[in-house]
Amino acid sequence: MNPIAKLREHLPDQNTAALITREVNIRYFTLFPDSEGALLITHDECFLLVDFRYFEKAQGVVGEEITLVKFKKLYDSLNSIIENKNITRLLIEEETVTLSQFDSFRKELHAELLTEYKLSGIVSDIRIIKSDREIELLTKAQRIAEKAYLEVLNLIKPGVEERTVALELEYLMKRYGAEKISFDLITITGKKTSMPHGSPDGNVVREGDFFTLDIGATYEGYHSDMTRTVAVHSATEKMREIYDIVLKAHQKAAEKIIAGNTAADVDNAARDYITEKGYGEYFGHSTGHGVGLDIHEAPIVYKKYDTVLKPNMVITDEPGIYLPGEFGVRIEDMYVVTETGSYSLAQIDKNLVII
Ligand SMILES: [Mn+2]
Repeated sequence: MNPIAKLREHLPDQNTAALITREVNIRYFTLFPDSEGALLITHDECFLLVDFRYFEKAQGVVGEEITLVKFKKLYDSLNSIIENKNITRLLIEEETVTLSQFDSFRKELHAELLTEYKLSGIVSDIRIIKSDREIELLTKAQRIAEKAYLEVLNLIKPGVEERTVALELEYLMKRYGAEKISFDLITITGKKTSMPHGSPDGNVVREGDFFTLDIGATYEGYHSDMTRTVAVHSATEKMREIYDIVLKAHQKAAEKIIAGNTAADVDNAARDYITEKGYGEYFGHSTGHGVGLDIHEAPIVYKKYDTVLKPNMVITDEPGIYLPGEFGVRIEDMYVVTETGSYSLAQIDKNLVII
């Protein structure tokens, strides 16, 4: 079933339509990336409303099941569809419609807003299962990041600034076909690796540092997410011990990624192992998250969430141990859930690399 048909199953009756205004959700249903318009899905039709700036481009992108409407005034065009199609009630995206948008919708639109239906949640539940096409695009995004990663490893040497590595990665990923980077790249070295989301600056690489790279590229809207921690020239006994614990925690979590298990099962596997080794208090974030058109999307892979894993969900597995004032290690791959287990979208080895 295509995504629009899946959404229709959630419309309570023939007089209720879904009004989608979040750009990334419009892209999901129409493949059209940048509309600043609106998508109205009724029980038997689907209208993409764009202004003249986007009309020509949209004509070349959207499929024939979608009626393209060029609007001068968005609310006038929406109202004429609402009246023609006898729509009396609208579902709206509870997570992203702002208060001022909500006010305008209420004032301008000739239909009741059904706030007890959570359209953002409905769309997120549909998006959580990836199509084969989506998995291909996620893989492509990952391959771009990997190519840049392998090249940039040659650059990480004593004396090099963190931000140089980040800049080079961004340049390479774009050169290899990324439309953008998926998030502010994390390329941090030495003591700063104890900060899970430290940002690169003029801090320089020293011999014996851990260097953490948390990187992602975007391809046709789909993100990738991978983290590797490498050692520069050498690693102490303690660095090796912590690396080994994080790697085993990652593997234990990966073994739990199988349809039928819950997100909590995956988190617990990594967390229990790290706790058993005495470092539980130094693993302060969740084990993973879904990835798709958003870099962080459903499901959240954490002990509190009992979301049941299903085939074609894509989640990260990214445990870490962060020792303040010393160093940190995180190892992250994206995994595709299957009936019998999972497979990683990454092709980069996870054993400790000393560069
Ligand atoms: Mn991640």
